[in-house]
Amino acid sequence: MIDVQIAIIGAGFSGLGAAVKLKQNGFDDFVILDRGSDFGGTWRDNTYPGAACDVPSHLYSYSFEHNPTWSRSYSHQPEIHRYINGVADKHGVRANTRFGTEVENAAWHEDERRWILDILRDGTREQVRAEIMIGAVGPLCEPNLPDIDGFDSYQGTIVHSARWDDDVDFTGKRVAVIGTGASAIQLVPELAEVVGRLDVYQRTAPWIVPRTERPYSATEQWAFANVPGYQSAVRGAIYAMNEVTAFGLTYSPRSLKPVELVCRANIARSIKDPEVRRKATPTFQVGCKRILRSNDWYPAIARPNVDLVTDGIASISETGIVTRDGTEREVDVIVVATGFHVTDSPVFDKIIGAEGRSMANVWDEIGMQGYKGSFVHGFPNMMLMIGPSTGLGHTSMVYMIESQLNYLVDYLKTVRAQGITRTDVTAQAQRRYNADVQHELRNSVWVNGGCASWYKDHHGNITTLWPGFTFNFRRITKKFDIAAYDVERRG
Ligand code: N01
Repeated sequence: MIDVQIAIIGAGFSGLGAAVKLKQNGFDDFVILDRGSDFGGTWRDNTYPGAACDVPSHLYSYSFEHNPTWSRSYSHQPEIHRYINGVADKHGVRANTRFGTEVENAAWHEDERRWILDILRDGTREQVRAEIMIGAVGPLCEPNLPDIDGFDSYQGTIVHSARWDDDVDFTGKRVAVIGTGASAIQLVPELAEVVGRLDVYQRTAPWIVPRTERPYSATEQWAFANVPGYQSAVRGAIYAMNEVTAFGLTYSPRSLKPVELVCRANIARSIKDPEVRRKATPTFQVGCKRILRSNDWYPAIARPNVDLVTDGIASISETGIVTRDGTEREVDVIVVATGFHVTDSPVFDKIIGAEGRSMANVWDEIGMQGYKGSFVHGFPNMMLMIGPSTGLGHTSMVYMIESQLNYLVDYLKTVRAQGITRTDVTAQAQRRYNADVQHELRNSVWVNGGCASWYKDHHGNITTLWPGFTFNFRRITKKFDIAAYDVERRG
């Protein structure tokens, strides 16, 4: 049995950020558990060719660890992965971390006022007992495999974009990619260069703006490192621009028109064939799903060795993919770029709260609800990082993570100062909070834009996204508001 004050599950951006803040504030008795072999979370796992971030580098990093040496205005996966591991080393949290450790389940034990986690490492089962648990697994960690007839019968190679297999050689092969989301539009142009033939199966065409990525010059990097305040000013400018433009767009259909025109011009400029152009043009309101950024997606699908297939997949055979018109296209490899289990993550089945119910069970009933994205009624002493209603489509998740870290630190300081043994957000506070969030969202393009997206839970509510300016989330997470919680104290 490993006894600790705090157990953090996940060593990605949010788990690492939590660990650094715990250390900085004198909470040294913690362990990080992660099934991978390194820090990085989604930036460790998503190694598909072309993987990159669509938030500018200087904003997509911790405010307490600026990185003057970003090589490009938008960073690619290897550089972000290196950055995260550099932060972990600098802050000395590797010693607190157990990699290769799968948390099989975590249950709140009322009699002990503890979370008990069953973990599996190198074939050995063990338990971790913690006063407080921080769930930092991230919303984009459990790959979603498409529910298509015959999927299991396919005899060729299947690769998910989030579990890339470097040993698969695509050279000259016949390849299918299922999906045209953020992952697919990055990997398709790379694959198109090396494969023999590429069939891209599109269910919904995405809206795509040009990507303004460029390398930073040595002079710029020097300035980031040496000119006082320069990097902060660049961060601030990107942040402000993202907030004002994207938030305005989200709530004002009229202001979305110019974005749509930019996207349409992008299509017209890149694709000459009218039929491919028609297929590539979305039919829902821009902004309803994440707006993607690419300069090479349209040129890629216009290539002679690439076929954009929009007939709809009927089934998968032993040798290929069959569309609804009966055509079978044989392929050697199927790449599934079909996203993640977000609102239905299997992780939720593994967390058992005070009434013996799993989080999946509770959320099945009420939808994916929490309080300030951080606590869930019935799950005492547990904080979720990037919990319900914290996701963004327009700016850096690291900003939201750091807001939650403020809340976490103030929560822990309150617990320490007041001798608190049990904290549970009240059902009433959670209900009110979620009613307010849904009210804020009612006029958003995510609700009214005529698309199906992973932003919605199975009740049809947008429970993944923060509805307002992100500085408002920073404001409401500044202080731990103990009045919203049922609290027990020692003695
Ligand atoms: O996943 P997605 P993703 N049959 O869910 C299709 C972040 N991210 O991995 O649109 C056929 O967006 C599905 O079709 P449809 C970012 O937050 C960021 O691409 O549902 N098709 C869709 O086209 C992003 O939002 C970056 O009709 C099926 C695709 O698969 C999130 O990760 C890069 C299907 C899934 O798209 C997820 O992105 C990468 C089926 N049965 C990821 N099931 C950057 O920062 C699903 N699809 C750049």
